[in-house]
Amino acid sequence: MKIGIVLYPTYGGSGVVATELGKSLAKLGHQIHFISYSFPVRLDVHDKNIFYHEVRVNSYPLFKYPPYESALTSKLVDVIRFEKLDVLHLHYAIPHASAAHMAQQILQEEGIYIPFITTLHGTDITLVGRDPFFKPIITYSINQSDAVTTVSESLKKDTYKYFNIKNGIDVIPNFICVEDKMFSIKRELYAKDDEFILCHVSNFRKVKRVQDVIRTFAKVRETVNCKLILVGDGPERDNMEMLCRELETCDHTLFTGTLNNTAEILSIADLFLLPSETESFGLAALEAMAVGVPVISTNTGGIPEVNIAGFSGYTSNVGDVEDMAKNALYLLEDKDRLATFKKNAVAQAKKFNVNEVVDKYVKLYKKVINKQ
Ligand code: GMT
Repeated sequence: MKIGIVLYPTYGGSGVVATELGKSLAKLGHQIHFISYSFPVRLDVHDKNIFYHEVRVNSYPLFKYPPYESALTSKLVDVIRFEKLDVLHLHYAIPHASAAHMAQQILQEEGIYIPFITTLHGTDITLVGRDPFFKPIITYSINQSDAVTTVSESLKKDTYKYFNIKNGIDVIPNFICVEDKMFSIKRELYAKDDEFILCHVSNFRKVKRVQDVIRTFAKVRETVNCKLILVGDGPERDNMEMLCRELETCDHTLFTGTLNNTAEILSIADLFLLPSETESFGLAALEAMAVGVPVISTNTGGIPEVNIAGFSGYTSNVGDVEDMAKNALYLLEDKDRLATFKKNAVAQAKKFNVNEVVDKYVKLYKKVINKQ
């Protein structure tokens, strides 16, 4: 098949999932056309089946707000026409779904049929999408999609709760490739032998409650020796640094900045902290589990579908730093228990096997293509 994948090219989860999906599909022999405003950060392979089309928005004195959605629509029309795509797959509804619908309408006039699938990832429904300002267009474009998927059962429920959706929704979870990889990273550069490593990876936005990461860490440190590694960057970074100073944890905290590949640094961690306010899935937690790191998280949204409390880690109510610290210590203070949870984390991650998930998408592509 010739598949167009529309995505955000950045480090956010939806971009990572879309890129990894495209890479896997290309390996299976499908021709993949990534369409975005810049080169996807995780697109680190050379493959004869992978193509990239950049959406450019020309500046013009009249444009206070460059019309990205129109530029994307025109690019979609051009790529679909010239490359003869069979199907479009959009990751994150805003503004990809409405642009795809418009492109579909334009091409219909020329007798070209192009079905599109919208994959909802999280804040396109639970935060930004719910905004009354966006709601009408999101509702309309979801209803116009030839198929809609969500990355968790929880996000599916939220979609029906917040929007007037007439279609069925398929849940196709995010995925990971669990391999027995040897990493060359030196743990001793980050912590002493008798220190545990706690880690958090995100884009440091408010919804991630990154201050709770620091507070939980400070509490855990009252009892055991440990270091905190914070991977990523974002709007809360300055506040996080201030809190580290206030709680006097700076000497034990490392901000790495944004990393292209997080698996290596995660592989030296003992626990992963994810105290998010809302999280449709929690890909970062899955990536940690895949390299054997148990997860201390909140129980919000789709997280409990990924992190199984009492098996791959523990879950607490949003904001309950005391409970998260207590759960972290419960694992860190018992060597055997921690080792069991590390093994369980890998076993749980294996349930989100890349091949099975990719197969579900392939079936869905075929279904919408044959619907014509
Ligand atoms: O909403 C975001 O944080 C960004 C979004 C994205 O597009 O990168 O993340 C969402 O999608 C990820 C991939 O499906 C999920 O793992 C995240 O849980 C989800 N984030 C939220 O729901 C907050």
